[in-house]
Amino acid sequence: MNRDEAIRIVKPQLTDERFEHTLRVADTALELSECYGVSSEQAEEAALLHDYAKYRPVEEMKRWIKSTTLPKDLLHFHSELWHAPVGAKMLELEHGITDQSVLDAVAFHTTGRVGMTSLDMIIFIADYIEPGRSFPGVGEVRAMAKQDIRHACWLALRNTISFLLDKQSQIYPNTFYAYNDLTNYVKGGH
Ligand code: DGI
Ligand code: FE
Ligand code: FE
Repeated sequence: MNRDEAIRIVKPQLTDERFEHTLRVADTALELSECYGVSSEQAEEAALLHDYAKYRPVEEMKRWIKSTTLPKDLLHFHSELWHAPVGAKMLELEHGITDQSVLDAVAFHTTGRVGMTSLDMIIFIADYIEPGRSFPGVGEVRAMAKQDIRHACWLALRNTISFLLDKQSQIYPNTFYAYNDLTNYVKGGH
């Protein structure tokens, strides 16, 4: 799928502000794809589509979780998490997107997962560090992103977990699993 086609699919789904975020994520993902030898077409496509379901009504996302193969445990966690896996499923079923690597990068862009692929990490980090982001710790992740994307993901996950703990929010298991998985790499553990 080319850039114009992805934009045609996603633009009507988003606010102007979210669309601008999406374009910045795509630029950032393209840069990272060059650094890490990942297909620029897949990086751009996944980045442009990553927030496809962001503004779908919660009740509609709930129906998708219940009526498809998506993990049912999502229903016990904050609905903010749902747009990622539901978005991937909608892109598959509403738009016939079959590239599983792209669909996975969309599905796991909010939480990460064990064994993140390079494409998963590029989308996860591009979403986190795009130039419009200004939350605490983003500078450190930006600096690390071009040196070691795994380490950058570990830092971003650590920040997110710490932010969620401060807010007394629930934390979805994949967020912990991804963090633990990358801790093995960063800290050389087992
Ligand atoms: O959709 P975006 O705003 O571009 O970014 P995103 O898809 O990364 O969503 C970010 C939100 O998701 C942010 O408020 C933190 C939250 N989040 C990430 N991991 C978890 C989480 N929220 C909960 N409750 N649990 C998680 O594990
Ligand atoms: Fe998102
Ligand atoms: Fe996003």
